[in-house]
Amino acid sequence: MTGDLFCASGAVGSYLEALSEGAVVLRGRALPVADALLAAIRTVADAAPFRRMITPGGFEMSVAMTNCGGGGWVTDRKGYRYTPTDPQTGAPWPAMPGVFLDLAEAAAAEAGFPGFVPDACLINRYEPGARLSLHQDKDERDYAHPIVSVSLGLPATFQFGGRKRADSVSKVALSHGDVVVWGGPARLHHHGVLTLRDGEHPATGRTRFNLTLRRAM
Ligand code: MD3
Ligand code: FE
Repeated sequence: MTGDLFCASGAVGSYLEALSEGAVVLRGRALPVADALLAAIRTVADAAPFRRMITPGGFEMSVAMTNCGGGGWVTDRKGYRYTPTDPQTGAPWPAMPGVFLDLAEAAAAEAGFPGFVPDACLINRYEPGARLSLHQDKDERDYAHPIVSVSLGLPATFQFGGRKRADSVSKVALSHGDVVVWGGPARLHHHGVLTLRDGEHPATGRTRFNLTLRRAM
């Protein structure tokens, strides 16, 4: 997207794009640390394996998930929430890797949200056919904090709507290394990911990973 940038700071680099007020794409921002992020995902998943969780309505999600940090997002028949421990192992979620923390803080600051310190990271794993239907992220304690999202591996089409479910939706392609910061008026906007198309990525094979770094607890 070209044209007006809504970044509060005004001075923004050419790799920043505003999707709407408060939603900023940093193209390729994670590329310098992509291999370190993927290694850290493997370490987290060794202790807290990816699993397909069950929605309150009883459906198995097509996206496999795990978490790291002081809190992890879970869903089961009882509902959506953050837990300090992995319900599958009973152990605390693995610690947030330093490379996650550093990238999230730097990206948030570049997007106009200085001092962001995430305490939870949901790691989503998409295989071809997986999708995430339109939703809001509403399970965090304080919506004043932004969410930082990092895409790795196969590209995906991201859907981005408005505050109301019926608001019009736009689409944006997110590729390996792209970072998006969602804050301010965009924080409660609806969003989702279209069905992942088959492909092969040199860094991840037939897989897309997405990190969402949050201040949740
Ligand atoms: C817009 N994940 O885990 S990240 C999620 O690619 C989630 O796996 C998607 O939505 C994925 O909840 C999209 C982009 C994202 C994350 C949080 C947002 C967009 C957002 C919060 C508010 C508005
Ligand atoms: Fe979300």
